[in-house]
Amino acid sequence: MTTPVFAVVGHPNKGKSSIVATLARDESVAISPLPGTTVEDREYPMVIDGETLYILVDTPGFQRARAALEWMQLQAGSTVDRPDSVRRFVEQHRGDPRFDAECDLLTPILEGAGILYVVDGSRPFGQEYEAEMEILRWTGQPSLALINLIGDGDYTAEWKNALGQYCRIVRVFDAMTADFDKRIQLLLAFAQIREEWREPLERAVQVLQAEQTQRRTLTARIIAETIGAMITHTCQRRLAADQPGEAVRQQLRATYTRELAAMERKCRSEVEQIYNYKHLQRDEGVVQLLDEDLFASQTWSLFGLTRQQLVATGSIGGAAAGGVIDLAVGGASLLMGAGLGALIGGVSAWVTADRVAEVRVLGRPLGGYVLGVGPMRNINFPYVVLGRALLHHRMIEDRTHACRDPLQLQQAPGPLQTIDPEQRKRLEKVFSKLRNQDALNPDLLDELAGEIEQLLQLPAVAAG
Ligand SMILES: Nc1nc2c(ncn2[C@@H]2O[C@H](COP(=O)(O)OP(=O)(O)OP(=O)(O)O)[C@@H](O)[C@H]2O)c(=O)[nH]1
Ligand SMILES: [Mg+2]
Repeated sequence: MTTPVFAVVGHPNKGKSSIVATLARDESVAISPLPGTTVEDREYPMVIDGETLYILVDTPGFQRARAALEWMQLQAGSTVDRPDSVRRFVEQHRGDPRFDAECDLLTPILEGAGILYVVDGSRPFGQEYEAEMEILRWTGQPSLALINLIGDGDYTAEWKNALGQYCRIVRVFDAMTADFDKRIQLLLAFAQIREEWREPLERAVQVLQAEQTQRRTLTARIIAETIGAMITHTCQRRLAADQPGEAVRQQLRATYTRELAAMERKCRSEVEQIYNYKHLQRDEGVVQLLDEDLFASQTWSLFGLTRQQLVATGSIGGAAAGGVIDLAVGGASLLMGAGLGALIGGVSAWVTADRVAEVRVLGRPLGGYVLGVGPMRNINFPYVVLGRALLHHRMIEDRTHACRDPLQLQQAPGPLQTIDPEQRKRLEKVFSKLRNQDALNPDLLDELAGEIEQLLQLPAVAAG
């Protein structure tokens, strides 16, 4: 099977490299608001499991299309001579600094690459593009035009008219926000431009879809293991009998929350690596929801379950019967005849981040005592972690490698606040077992990973 090769060409600064980065899923592609960022050709193969599915060639933007076309027009005697006159142009101008860009961008096309012609549909069509499109037509290679919308304007209709005269297929494609399905649709459009590429591109689509399933399975497993480790995590310190405990209590509390936050961050970077993001920037200076303190009350109200949902899981009663409620609300009185109303009133401590890191005396070995915090008893905690992990995964899965901003998120209801009640009950069963398990049970983690995988499949389960 021949590997399809596409040269991404167009005017400077129209998003060519952004399209390459998105379709080759490569964060190393140079992208910037300055025209002339790409100064020479570079190939970006899309490789999965050692198989090259297709190759994108990033190229510099046209600089002197009109002058180049005039030269070619003088050379070409008839229509059949056109591809030859393009070839001669490149041969004769290689090394001529005036036509460096034209020679570079035409070379892969003359070697057989398909053409992806990129324009910015937020700016009006102009005559200066006609010479570019004419040269591309003269190469005789099949072409597809991509209307990328960089700014706020929308001149798509007039661009479609102009481009339709030169290119077989015209598509609108936003390099920055194209999600998985849009990228797949575009590859299927590429498959139409040359018959011999249909089979390899259909295969590429299959490989990408299988990989997406596998990535979600891996992600679900990582999130399940993280939640298991976070719920069961403990910090302990042994002290002498006469050693005052207050300062150590504070330290333990701080260490415990810091270690849980570190586990969550590790989970995120592992998920990012699954999706080929090795250098994803997080702007630590700006407060962003996902980077915000795991124990901030805003985080909990956004990502955890609501009071009603928690009551509906039935876990409150179970937790109370297990004596857990004492730790969560500090109220033995609740159990001693205060009734269900008071019990539900006491749920606030389960819903919010308060009192999640209660330091307790765990035992009194000879000559001292042990202070400890964890394992996590708050029943909303695993939902908060899960809600944040689902949202993070959604952002990573939908992100393109053209997007260079730190992860951003609009305020949105937590992904679990609309969860199917049946699934929520199944999750609660696993969480409550995990809470009562000293060692992590692999079967429980399998079960949890299975539930999480289902949640990862849901379209836009997270922020809209
Ligand atoms: N909002 C938005 N901005 C985009 C999009 N595509 C590209 N940009 C921005 O447009 C600018 C130019 O993008 P590049 O991909 O570097 O453009 P290029 O055509 O490769 O530019 P040269 O290499 O200089 O010819 C960058 O600031 C991109 O972030 C898009 O779809 N939406
Ligand atoms: Mg570029």
